[in-house]
Amino acid sequence: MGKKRLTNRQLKQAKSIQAKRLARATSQTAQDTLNQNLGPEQPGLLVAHYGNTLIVENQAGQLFCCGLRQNLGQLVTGDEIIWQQIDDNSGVVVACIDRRSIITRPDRHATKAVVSNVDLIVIVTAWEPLPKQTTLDRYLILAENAKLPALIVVNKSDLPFHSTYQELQDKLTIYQQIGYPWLAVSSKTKSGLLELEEALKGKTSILMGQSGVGKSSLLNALVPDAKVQTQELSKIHRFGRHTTTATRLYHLGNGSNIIDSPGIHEFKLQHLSKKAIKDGFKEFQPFLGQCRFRNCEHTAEPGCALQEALKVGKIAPFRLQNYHTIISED
Ligand SMILES: Nc1nc2c(ncn2[C@@H]2O[C@H](COP(=O)(O)OP(=O)(O)OP(=O)(O)O)[C@@H](O)[C@H]2O)c(=O)[nH]1
Ligand SMILES: [Mg+2]
Ligand SMILES: [Zn+2]
Repeated sequence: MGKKRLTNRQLKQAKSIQAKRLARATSQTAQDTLNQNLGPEQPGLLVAHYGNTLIVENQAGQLFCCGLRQNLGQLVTGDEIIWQQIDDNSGVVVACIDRRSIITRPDRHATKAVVSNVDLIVIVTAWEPLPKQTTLDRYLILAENAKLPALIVVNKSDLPFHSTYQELQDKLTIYQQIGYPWLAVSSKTKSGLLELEEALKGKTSILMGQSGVGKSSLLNALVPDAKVQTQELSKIHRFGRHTTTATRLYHLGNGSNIIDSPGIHEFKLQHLSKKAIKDGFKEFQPFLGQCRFRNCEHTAEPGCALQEALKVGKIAPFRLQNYHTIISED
């Protein structure tokens, strides 16, 4: 009896099994090679990540493109990690050390971690583009919820004074009274940069703020080697063009780290509860729980402690108004 011939279907199946075996064997070899060639575990700092590639800095300041072991969750710029070297340029991250602090923001329906181990949030704003009505309060809410101090930096102080700046100027006086210091600087003329450097000394700080306020320009002025890309405002709308797309950490000479981040368009706080938003208004705190009605919305109810505080000048009208706007919009 002649040998039974395989049908086309059987042939196809056999080929597919062989291909799978080969793939398994190859990946096993790759894994074995990987394991054999991995250097010892060592500490490192995640200075940026671009998609799935993590940029890790070793203790000598060299950079490596790294992959990530499974089940490590989402890693972010600022993470202190343990990694193993593969070759001169690459490695693999195997563990993440507990974070001292974490800043999150909403990402569609989820909460996204932006950066970790930061000591100070530098809210960068400018005389152009001027911040929208609630922008500064939104960043301050993020800072309060991350339990981090905030410094407001107003860039482009070289621009000649224009009457439209007055409103921001008045608000800055109030922020200062509430306990948020502010500094006027110019990345162009370098005015105010020494004071800024002093405020950043020994800390890891993140520059946050609208697109086009000059975060990357400030970074370049502070860390000339960084050579971060910057871009002019749009000619027509005078808005920023969302030039920076990744959050990246740089070193300043004086033992400080500084992180540049992308300007966020339409910056919402829907990942935070109403209570968290309330907690984000520092000067409201002594009055919360003091209203006549437990479910007081702090609008026109009789006996509202916040409204009373507003009448005697302990709360600025624009802050209570912004609180209501943020609660209703986000
Ligand atoms: N007049 C003046 N212009 C400045 C100053 N700093 C930055 N600019 C200009 O502002 C524009 C935007 O600067 P960027 O540094 O790209 O702004 P950014 O905040 O990093 O923007 P994104 O990366 O899009 O979030 C550029 O045209 C800068 O030259 C300054 O101190 N004075
Ligand atoms: Mg930028
Ligand atoms: Zn009330």
